[in-house]
Amino acid sequence: MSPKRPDYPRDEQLEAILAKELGRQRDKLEMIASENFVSEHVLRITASVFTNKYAEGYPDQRYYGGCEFADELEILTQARARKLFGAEHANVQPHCGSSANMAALLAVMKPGDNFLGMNIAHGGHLTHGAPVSFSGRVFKAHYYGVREDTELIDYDHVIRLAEELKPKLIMCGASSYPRIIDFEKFREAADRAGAVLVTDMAHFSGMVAAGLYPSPVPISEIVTSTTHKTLRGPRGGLILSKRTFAKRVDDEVFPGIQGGPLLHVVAAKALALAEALEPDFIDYQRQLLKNCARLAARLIDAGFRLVSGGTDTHLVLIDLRNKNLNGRQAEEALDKAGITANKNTIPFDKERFTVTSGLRLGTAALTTRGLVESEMDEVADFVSTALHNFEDDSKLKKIRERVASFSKKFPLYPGLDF
Ligand code: DSN
Repeated sequence: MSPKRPDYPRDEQLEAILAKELGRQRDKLEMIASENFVSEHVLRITASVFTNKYAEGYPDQRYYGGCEFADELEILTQARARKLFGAEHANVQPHCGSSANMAALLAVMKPGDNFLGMNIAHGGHLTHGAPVSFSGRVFKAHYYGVREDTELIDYDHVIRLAEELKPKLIMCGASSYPRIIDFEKFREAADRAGAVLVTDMAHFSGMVAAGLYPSPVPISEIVTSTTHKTLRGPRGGLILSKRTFAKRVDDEVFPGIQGGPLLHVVAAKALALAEALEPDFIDYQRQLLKNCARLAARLIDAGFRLVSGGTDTHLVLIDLRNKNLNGRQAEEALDKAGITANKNTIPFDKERFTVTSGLRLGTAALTTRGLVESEMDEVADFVSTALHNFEDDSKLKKIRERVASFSKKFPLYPGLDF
């Protein structure tokens, strides 16, 4: 991105905040499993003039004039999404994963209808039926989870619940499940209940695009995703569906839930999807998986227990109980050491959501910065040393200094001021 910016009245207060955030992203190690860094090109496109345009509706059916280029943009973005994932239909307007899921649920159910979603305490998402979310308040949610012995999804229980409850919809996908989900089992459960299968692939859509994670697209009626996690696009959502669900999904996104699409973000999605269609995106996803496997191995060497014993994906979930600290303490210690991550419940956690016994770490963002396996050894060492010394501020400060000089080897947006 060109560092040159147009002249405009300076807002020093705002610029200082933006510069601090850029500095934070540059100097710290980003290990939140649901975050990533967009390319400089995607970053620039996110700030395009399409931010000025209202385009309620869909191509050729808008409620505003002047939408000829908006139509061109949206048709292009839809085509790229369909091509990347082999989907029959794509809606690229959802502002985020939550609105994508809301549209998917409303496209299939009426308020009060039954559905099955993964228990958030076992690694599901808020919008898969959590009682505090619209999904658990508008609809009658029932939950499946993981088995206590294996910490893997209890597919027999999913099928049993499907047969007993005959839900209208079954939702699969997770936010802190480190293993590959068996979509065929969910298809079987949905078929036994006569339910619609909705897969939320937000966390693993990048790996699906690269062919490194089984695709839920052929066997789900509807698939939702965010665009900003492993897919490495701008913050936003999308919905793929079978042709038979296209109109219902589109009607729920607009006018059901949203007003005008954020066309500047749609433009950035178009570019991110094009990037994901390039062969080097597959190399990136391969590296991200290798980095995560290496991180897992080093953490196990350092005596950490990983939920399910390891990972097949871009994330690990650490059970901190044998180290005598909780998720909140771990998150705070890592932050002091210059590593950004999030506390996370582990299955059958006895701690509150605001405390938790777990820590989730992901490798998508670090891989974008250029780290490979040997460097993951250093990252694992930073993490392990920080967690083993979580109450020692001077040790955490020393790690923070090492992290800052380590981060400089992987420049982020060189030339950008804020
Ligand atoms: N909030 C996102 C995450 O961090 O995984 C999706 O639930």
